[in-house]
Amino acid sequence: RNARMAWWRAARFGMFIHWGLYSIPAGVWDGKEIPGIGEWIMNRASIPVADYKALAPKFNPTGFNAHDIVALAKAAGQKYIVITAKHHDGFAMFDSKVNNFNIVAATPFKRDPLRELAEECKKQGVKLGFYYSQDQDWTAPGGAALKTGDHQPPTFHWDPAQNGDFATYLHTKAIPQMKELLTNYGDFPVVIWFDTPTKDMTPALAGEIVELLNQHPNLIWNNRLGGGYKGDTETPEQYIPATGYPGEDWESCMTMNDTWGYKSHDTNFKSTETLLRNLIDIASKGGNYLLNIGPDSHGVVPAPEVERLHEVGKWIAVNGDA
Ligand code: JFZ
Repeated sequence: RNARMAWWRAARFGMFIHWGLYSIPAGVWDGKEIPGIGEWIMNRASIPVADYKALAPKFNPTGFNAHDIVALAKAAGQKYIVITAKHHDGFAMFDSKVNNFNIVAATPFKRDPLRELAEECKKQGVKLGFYYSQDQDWTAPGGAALKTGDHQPPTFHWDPAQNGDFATYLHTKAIPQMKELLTNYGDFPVVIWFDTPTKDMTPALAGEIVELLNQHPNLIWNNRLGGGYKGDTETPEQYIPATGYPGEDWESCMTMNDTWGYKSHDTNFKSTETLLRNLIDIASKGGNYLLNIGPDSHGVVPAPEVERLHEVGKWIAVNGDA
């Protein structure tokens, strides 16, 4: 475990990327601003599955440039990147043969940004990990929509198309897609970042995933798989624990504004000084800082985020130990 965690412990600073179809509505649906984090818009606005899936043919993010994003992470002093391979909306941001609701099969863009990032990360010496929403999948039947029929946050379903069996979803979509992610990208991923387990993720079902993960002995995965598994890393979200987690590996994930996925109206950006203070605070307590960017529907990283990352990197170049 110590050998496996060595690079991660030394890294201290990483880039989180939340990017998907939700960058098209960007927080607005039917002309109304939808409150909450941008990548939750399908849930918050109760968007029917068919209407949400209709975003895919409109997704053509030709401004996406893997080289520039990896170079941005490097300039910021970030040693690894974790990108949403699939968020709760179920849309795969990679070439998936398992399910055609993905960026290669269902969009005019037809490119696999995860492959492009993997190639650039290898070239530029940055590590790459994948976020995968293993439990919630709002467009797949059985994707962790609780079975009460009541749509209440965070996971109750709102469209009959979501009805189905969770184990079937796991066996026909989530586990096969995780296999694709674990085998199709060369040296990567070195991290799998799970999220929001519900009680549907029983110890037995989670155990099937762990069996797959164990075939990749250098893989690091977080504490959000579910089924009672602790994983490798604690994941305090949007805060810094006062005393860290003595004896444990931990990573505070944070946004620069108030959303993970891009929202056109969210300009509430933290100052560079605040971001630096967070980094220093976290590092001093033995943790990692996973700082999010949310590219827009063209694949472009918002300018205020680019600017802050460059400023943070400048400070690290002068004062940091890397
Ligand atoms: C989850 C996601 O639902 C969200 O969209 C985003 O990806 C974020 C990084 O993770 O949201 C959470 C998960 C856990 C907590 C809070 C929000 N938590 O433990 O407090």
